[in-house]
Amino acid sequence: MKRFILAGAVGLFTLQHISAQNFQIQPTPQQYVTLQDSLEIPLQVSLITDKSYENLPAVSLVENLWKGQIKENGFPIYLGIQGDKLVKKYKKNIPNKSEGYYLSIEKDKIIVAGADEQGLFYGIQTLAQLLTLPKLPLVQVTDYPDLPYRGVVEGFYGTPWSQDARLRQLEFYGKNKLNVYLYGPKDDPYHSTPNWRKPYPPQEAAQLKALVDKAKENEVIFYWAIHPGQDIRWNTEDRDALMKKFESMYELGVRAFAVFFDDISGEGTKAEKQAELLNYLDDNFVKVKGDVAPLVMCPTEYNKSWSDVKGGYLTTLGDKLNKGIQIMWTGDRVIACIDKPSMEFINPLLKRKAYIWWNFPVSDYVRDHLLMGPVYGNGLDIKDDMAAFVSNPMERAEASKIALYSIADYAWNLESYDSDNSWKRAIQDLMPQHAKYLETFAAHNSDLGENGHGFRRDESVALQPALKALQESYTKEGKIDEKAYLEVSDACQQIILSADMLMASKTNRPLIEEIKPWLIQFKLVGEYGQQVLQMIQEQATGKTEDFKETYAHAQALQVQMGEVDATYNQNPYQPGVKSGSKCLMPTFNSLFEASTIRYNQQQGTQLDTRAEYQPYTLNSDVSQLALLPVRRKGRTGAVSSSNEVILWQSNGQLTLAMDYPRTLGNIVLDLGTLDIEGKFVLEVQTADGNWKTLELKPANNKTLLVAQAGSEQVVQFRLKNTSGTLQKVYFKRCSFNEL
Ligand code: LTM
Repeated sequence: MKRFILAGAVGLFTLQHISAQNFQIQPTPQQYVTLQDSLEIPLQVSLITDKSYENLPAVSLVENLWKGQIKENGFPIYLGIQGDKLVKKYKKNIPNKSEGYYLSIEKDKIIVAGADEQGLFYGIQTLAQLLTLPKLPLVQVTDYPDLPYRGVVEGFYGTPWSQDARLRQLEFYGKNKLNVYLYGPKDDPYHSTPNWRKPYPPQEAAQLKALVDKAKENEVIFYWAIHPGQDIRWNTEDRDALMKKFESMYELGVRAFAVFFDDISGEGTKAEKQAELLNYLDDNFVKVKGDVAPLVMCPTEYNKSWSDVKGGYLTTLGDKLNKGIQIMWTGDRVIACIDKPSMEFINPLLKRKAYIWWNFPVSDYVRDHLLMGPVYGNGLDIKDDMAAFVSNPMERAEASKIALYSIADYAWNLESYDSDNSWKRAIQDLMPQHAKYLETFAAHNSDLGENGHGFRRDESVALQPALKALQESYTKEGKIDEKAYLEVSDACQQIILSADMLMASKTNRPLIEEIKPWLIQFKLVGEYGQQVLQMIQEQATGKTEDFKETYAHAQALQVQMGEVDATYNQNPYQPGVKSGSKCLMPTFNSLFEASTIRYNQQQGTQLDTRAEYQPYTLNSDVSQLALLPVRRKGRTGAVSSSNEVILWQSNGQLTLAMDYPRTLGNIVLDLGTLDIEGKFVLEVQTADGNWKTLELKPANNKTLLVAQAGSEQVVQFRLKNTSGTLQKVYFKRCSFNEL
């Protein structure tokens, strides 16, 4: 951002000093000049504008800001668009960029001049932000976005956002100058298989129409996406079904369409056919209608790690798709940050700038975690390489807003993007009165935990040195680093305070309701930390009786944390509630264990030293399975499922080893594919070292397979692709129970 303070200006204030909260315009503007002066917020205003603008979202927004106070002799506000007589004088100030605007707040008037309708709207959004200050600073803002399309793709697996959440989102996008929302929740049956061919029932249709209207009010392009690839047939019947569905969406007011071919296998994956269909839609629907935005498509090979360049899929799309069709891309992997080399790889293949589908903060593969930390890792030098940047968010719409705020900031002005500053402002924006507490919560709830994609985020950053110093000094030498101890102790208090204050907060209830299970867990983490600190203190100072009680208290908290994990958020994929899982819990658990071991040694007791225990170990040479976490709940073990198509090479295997021989009941598998049992072999190794093949029986008329492990004790079981060829399957379930 370029900021200038005009020389020779009078007055005491600079923009930054006006508010105690260190006010900044969001997203960070390209350029603003602030005179060191301000004016009282005008109570009544006159709008001077072209009559034909009456119904523009920009004008409604100003009318809303001064509800009932727009009078003939009020403080003048000039609103115009490049080319209007009214703003002719400012022609040179208006950026020659789409969605750009010029805002000038002067002693006797305000001028908002947009390069276009959207620019005017954004100029007023900036004015609206300045109006939250006690006095209006005299400023000149010259602003425009770096990227033409910025926004959100609701493209995750899991419970789609509610209507209310979506309406709130669209308003949030308007405020943060995001201009695209792609509607594509994987679990909307009318978006995907089985019902993509059918029109929405009346109630759902009415809701979609309300979203389209809300998007318009906020200058957001509402894209409706279809995901037909799993069962599409490349014939005229299905092509017509698609046209008909588009037509029905057009009637609801939709003026932007996308076709997604991600996470499918089989016939639907053919590049030639996809391109043919998309071009047909472009030529016979988009171009014919004339008022429809450019088509967007998500390819099947949507990231580098899956693309077989020699196989020609991407080059076929690049060569054959009409030039106006945008092609999505998630980067080097399904979940990856985007940088210069990733853009240099893909753009030449697509023969156009890739439309970035950024898989963050989506958490549909780590559903027990919240991703509320800073947004970082994307290149600041790639504004000219991308056609768009859209984020795939969490199932939790409100909690996603921390990341979405920063994504709006990044996509508007890449070079000025400051991750930490943006994160803090996002938190302030979401909960101005309780920002301090939300920041504490978000700082410790940002990593994804172990996951199949191997994508991780920083967590508990500020506390890490103290946690490390405390752990090292105590576990290695039995000594307590006093400074670190005090810091961690203070952090535990802050955690408990923040959890309580947020749970009771009367502001932003939708956010609090979403994160409540994690707040409950977070408080327990803080309390557990306190007990563990007390344990090491009591052990080191020889308070043996006190230690025993504190140990029991810490164990009781472990039980409660386990109960929260087993009670809330019980989705079948990654059930449960994890909080502070990257740094806090591992440190506390390690101190719990170290102090108990030392105590046992000192006292000759045999207290259980285990804070947590993982009895199963996964091993796989199938790269997409190798990192999947395994969990145990009660007597059931399960490998975390995966959303994408798994490329399971011939002879590739997945093995689950037990810590010691155990008797297993059923082993349940779901590879999301019918008639697959003949292509895989499931074997168990018994305690005597022998391998035994189990029969895989289809358990329903769908894709579930069940095998009985038998009565012998098992040390490991393995699933192997014995078909002799690569198998493209899903990995929806792999669970087993112990007898
Ligand atoms: O990323 C893409 C293009 N498709 C799917 C998404 O629907 C899903 O949300 C993410 C994250 O699990 N992975 C995908 O493969």
